[in-house]
Amino acid sequence: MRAGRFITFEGPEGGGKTTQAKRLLTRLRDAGRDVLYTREPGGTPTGEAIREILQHDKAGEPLCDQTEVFLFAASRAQLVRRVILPALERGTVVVCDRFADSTTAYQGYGRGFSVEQMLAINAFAIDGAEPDVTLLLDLPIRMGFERVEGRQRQLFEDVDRIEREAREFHERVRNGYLELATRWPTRFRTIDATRTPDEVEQTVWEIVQGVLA
Ligand code: T5A
Repeated sequence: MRAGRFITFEGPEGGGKTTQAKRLLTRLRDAGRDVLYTREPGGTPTGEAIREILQHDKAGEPLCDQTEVFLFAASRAQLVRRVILPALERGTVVVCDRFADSTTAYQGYGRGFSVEQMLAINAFAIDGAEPDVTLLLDLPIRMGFERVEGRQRQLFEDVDRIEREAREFHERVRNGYLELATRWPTRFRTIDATRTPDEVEQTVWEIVQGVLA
């Protein structure tokens, strides 16, 4: 029985997913909601270990593209069963920073694997844990990377493996997301992420209030 609500943030690099997820959490807490923030890849000890392999080549060898698909799916399968479904059953509002649509967008549209195959792998990993709403923070690739580079300079972060992919890869990812939003127009809400953080936050909050009502 699913008493809570499941909200996911998606989009190309630098759209402000983490910024907006954290702001939404504050708004939900202030409104008296029981909330949980989690992220992909990661969110469980197993998932965080997988994240290290995926983002920073921690296994010490180049990852095959097929392996990458299954590592994202493995992290997700663990997160769904250990964290997301139990929280939803308790009536918690779960806010997840990326979820299954990332695999369809990045590995399907970006890498060029069959989109239908990615959807089938996602379905196996999530076992019916579909988001109630997916907030797609859309912006031009160049603008997203400028933001990410600004954050990396500020926080002394390294560029990760997928961020190093060519501009064309990230353009395919962005267009893939827009196609997914057309395919599932009820679940997806596309948000113009080129605006200020406050403006985006307001739009996110209006959508989420509608979902929770
Ligand atoms: N991936 C993931 C796959 O390939 N397949 C999968 O199945 C999954 C789950 C994850 C990587 O893995 C890939 C996708 C990714 O490449 P990650 O480290 O978790 O990587 O990072 P991302 O999710 O990609 O997050 P980003 O680095 O793209 O950033 P966000 O979260 O979109 O943006 P955020 O909030 O960190 O903001 C970036 C900077 O911009 C500023 C912020 O202050 C920050 O400095 N900012 C704004 N500036 C101006 N205007 C605004 N509106 C702003 N909003 C934020």
